[in-house]
Formats: sequence, structure tokens, C-alpha cells
Amino acid sequence: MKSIGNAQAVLAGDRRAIARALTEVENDTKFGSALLDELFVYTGKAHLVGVTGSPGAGKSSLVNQIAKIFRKPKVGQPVRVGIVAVDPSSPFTGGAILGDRVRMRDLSGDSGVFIRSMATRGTLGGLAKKTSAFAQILDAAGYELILIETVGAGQSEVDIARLAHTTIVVESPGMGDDIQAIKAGILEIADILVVNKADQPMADLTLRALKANLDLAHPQQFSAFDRMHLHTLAFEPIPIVSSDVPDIWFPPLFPTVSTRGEGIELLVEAIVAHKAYLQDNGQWQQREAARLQEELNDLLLSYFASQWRMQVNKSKIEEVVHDLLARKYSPQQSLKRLL
Ligand SMILES: Nc1nc2c(ncn2[C@@H]2O[C@H](COP(=O)(O)OP(=O)(O)O)[C@@H](O)[C@H]2O)c(=O)[nH]1
Ligand SMILES: [Mg+2]
Repeated sequence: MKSIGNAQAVLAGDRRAIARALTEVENDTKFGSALLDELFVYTGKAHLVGVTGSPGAGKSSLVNQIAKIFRKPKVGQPVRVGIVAVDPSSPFTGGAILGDRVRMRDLSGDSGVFIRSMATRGTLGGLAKKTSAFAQILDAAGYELILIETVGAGQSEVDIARLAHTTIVVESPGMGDDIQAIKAGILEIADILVVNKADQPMADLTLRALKANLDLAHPQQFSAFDRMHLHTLAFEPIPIVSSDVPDIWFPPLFPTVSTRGEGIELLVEAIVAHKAYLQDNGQWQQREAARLQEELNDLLLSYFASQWRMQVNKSKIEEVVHDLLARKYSPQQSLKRLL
């Protein structure tokens, strides 16, 4: 196969080969999908961390700081970091991407870091699929931690959360009453919560509002978490890790100032702790299994749907739909008529 040489180069960590592989996948080429098939056996090692939140919340700055700490850990070996910035809202303008480059400038020149923006517009489902494919390539190429930055926009953040092992939700102050609306959904997907821009005056309010929401979402859990850590809402480190891995994960809440690198070390501890938690509880494997089965399931469904569509008579569909709309037949009955 034509792609074999390229797969070897990706596995060897050749940056140009990786960049090319990502482009092929982004463009949905046959070459790209052959490459994914070949690389699949080498995937499943990386820790996938989603970083999601509103535009301007400070996700890119935060990702940059997180990566810096993983590259220069106080203890242990540097971790190789892949960064995927997904921004469905800004396709070909280049604005956001350029901005991210500037913010992530500290990391450029570090061969242990690979940064890639995905500027493809497309259906959200397609975006999640490509993000997953990007992560697989970086995983196969030996990046141990993959940070996936996404703009929180409803379904996409849920999709990414399903992809990631660990989801960090980033808020920033000044959202006022909106916080109420901090869509229970977001709290549900958050393994770790961050209030970035803790240097801004309204940060306390935001932290408090989020904490209240967390109390509602995780009543007993949070009171236990409370006992452990959260006494103050001012910008002060909130230690999270106890030496042994807990049975239940209490989504911790961290204030950060990503422009100054404050609060990031604790956040990084939480990321590491969450990975250990998932692995020690078998959840890492469970999530992986659920995701892969779902992917196979999706493929099966769309395969059979397209097979069926090739066989069925178009006018038959129209007739059945017509009768359905006229309420002559129920949806269930309509299905029987179609089959
Ligand atoms: N004051 C303050 N500004 C920040 C902080 N983090 C990010 N910013 C600024 O907020 C803007 C948006 O940051 P960016 O990381 O691009 O946010 P993203 O859109 O969520 O990726 C930039 O101008 C950053 O310099 C912070 O902790 N404090
Ligand atoms: Mg960004």
C-alpha cells in the first residue's frame, strides 16, 4: 500500500509525516483513511484531555501553560504533548489560528510538542470524527498527552467529552447571571472545572456561582470535596490530590490566571490524578470500550442505511412519507410499509 512508508514515518515521530497525515485526514482522502487503518493498532495509549469553554475564556492560553508544565515537570520525565485546536466558528479566516499560534509561541521549537489547528467547518458529528482521527495520529506518533481545545457550543462539547478521557471546562468571570444557566449539561461533562482570569474583579462571584452549581449537581460528592479543599474563594491554591486514589471523582474547581501561569500546577496535578483515577477504577478501559463500540455501531448503521437506500424505490419512500404526514399511518406502521 502506498501509505505504508508514511505510517512508518508517523510512528517514528517524523513531524512532516505527521503534518501530512493530519492534512490527509482533514481532507477526508483515501490515503488518510488507509493511514488511520494502519495506525489504529498503535493507538490507545495517549491521555486525551478536552479543554472546552466559550470563546475568549482563555482556553488557548491555558493549554499553553498546561503543556509547558508537562514538558518541564518538577518530578519525572517530560511528557510529549500533542495539541489539537478545534474551532468550528472560524473556518478559513485564519484569525483564530493565528492568535493561537501567538499564544502558543512558548512551545514552538520544542520537538516534544506538536500543535495543530483544525479549521474545517462541517457538521458537528464530522468534526468530532476528525478530531478523533487527529488524536489517533498523534497518539500513534507517540504523544502521550493530547490536549483538545474546543469552543463550547452545545453538542460539540459533548461529543468531544465523549472522545476525551478527561474534560476540563473553562469559565471566565463576568458572565453574571448567565452562570445560572451554566447549563447543567456543562457541569455534567466536566471532570475538572476552571475559572480562568481569576485576576479579574468578578472572579469570586463566578467561582461562588459555579461552586453552588456543583453543589446541586453533586450534592454528597461535593460536600466531601468541600471538606477536603474548598474553603476560600479568593485566588488561592485549592489542593486536590490525596495520596490514594479516590473511589468517586469529585470534579474539582480551580481558579487560574493563564496569562501569568498561576494556578496551573494544581490543575496539572488534577489532570494526572484524574488519569490515575480512571485507570485504577477500570473506567479508562470502560470509556474506551464504550467509545469504540459506539463508533462501530455508527458505522454499521450508516452502512445498512445506505445499502437499504440503494435498494428502495424513491417513490415508495415519498408515498409512505406522504401517508405518514397525512396521519394515515403511524411512524411504526410506516416503517413496516417501507421494509
Ligand atoms: N486578564 C486575563 N486575561 C487572560 C487570561 N487568560 C487569557 N487571557 C486573555 O484573554 C484573551 C483570550 O484568550 P485565549 O487563550 O485566546 O482564549 P480562547 O478563545 O478561550 O482560546 C487573550 O487576550 C488572553 O491574553 C487571564 O487569566 N487573565
Ligand atoms: Mg483559543
